[in-house]
Amino acid sequence: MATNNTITFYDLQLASGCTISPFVWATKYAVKHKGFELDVVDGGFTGIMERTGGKTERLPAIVDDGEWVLDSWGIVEYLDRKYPDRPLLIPHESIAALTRALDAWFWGAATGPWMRCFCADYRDLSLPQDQEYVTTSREVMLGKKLEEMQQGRENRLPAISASLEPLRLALREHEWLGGSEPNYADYRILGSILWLASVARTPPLSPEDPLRDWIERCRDLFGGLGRHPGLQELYGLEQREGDPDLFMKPQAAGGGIFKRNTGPASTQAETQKITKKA
Ligand SMILES: N[C@@H](CCC(=O)N[C@@H](CS)C(=O)NCC(=O)O)C(=O)O
Repeated sequence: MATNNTITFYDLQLASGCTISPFVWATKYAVKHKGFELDVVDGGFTGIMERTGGKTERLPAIVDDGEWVLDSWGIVEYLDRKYPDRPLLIPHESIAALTRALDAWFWGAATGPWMRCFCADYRDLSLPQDQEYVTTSREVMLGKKLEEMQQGRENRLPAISASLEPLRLALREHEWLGGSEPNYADYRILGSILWLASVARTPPLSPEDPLRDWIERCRDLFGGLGRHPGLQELYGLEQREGDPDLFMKPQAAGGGIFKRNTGPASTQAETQKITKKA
């Protein structure tokens, strides 16, 4: 049992002190969800091995009463296994399956493309001693100079915003991805959004984005865990001529599951249109 209800948490930080990793953000929320306090070990990219006594090159990592646990997903599995009587992060195996699918979609649609829009900011905001390592390692990862990769982002941000519609549609019907209460699905996606807020020097989302309500409620959780003063402004993206809609208007139905068949009155207009009787 965690001594004094506290878990040692190895953070990965920018010069501002705010967390710079989707995995680490999600894990901070996961530990708080289980009702533990965080004893944060500060630090950036360089020196992770020294800080953790050679235990890991990657973060997050936690130490619970002397037991090291690595990897964001591994930490969630450990916390639910070790503390089953506290609120579960993954209350059913189906949530693990769905969260994996959601995470993979979000990574491809948003986290990766946003990284390509903010990679030079990511480097510039990192700790001075990390900047050379961040530049060389991320240029290898991305296959380009960071400045070149980031260039033209104003032309790419609108489409990234538009691609988040599946998340908006789900959160139109449910208060949280976890339903009536947040669970790890919420924290996993929020992790990427708070990572974005830590590096995005130009706003990536519209002030009217329907996701704003959920994002801000998540940020308020656990005494305002997502309100570090070093975070950037998320909202301020504007639609320019030729840009796609940044989000679907709330009255737009969405297809499939979102277009409920309640009898002919609900489908008549569509039937008339597709049979050209309108
Ligand atoms: N599968 C790992 C991935 C962790 C990971 O890649 N963390 C990155 C930060 S986003 C890291 O520690 N990077 C250190 C480095 O680049 O040297 C997890 O889920 O915890």
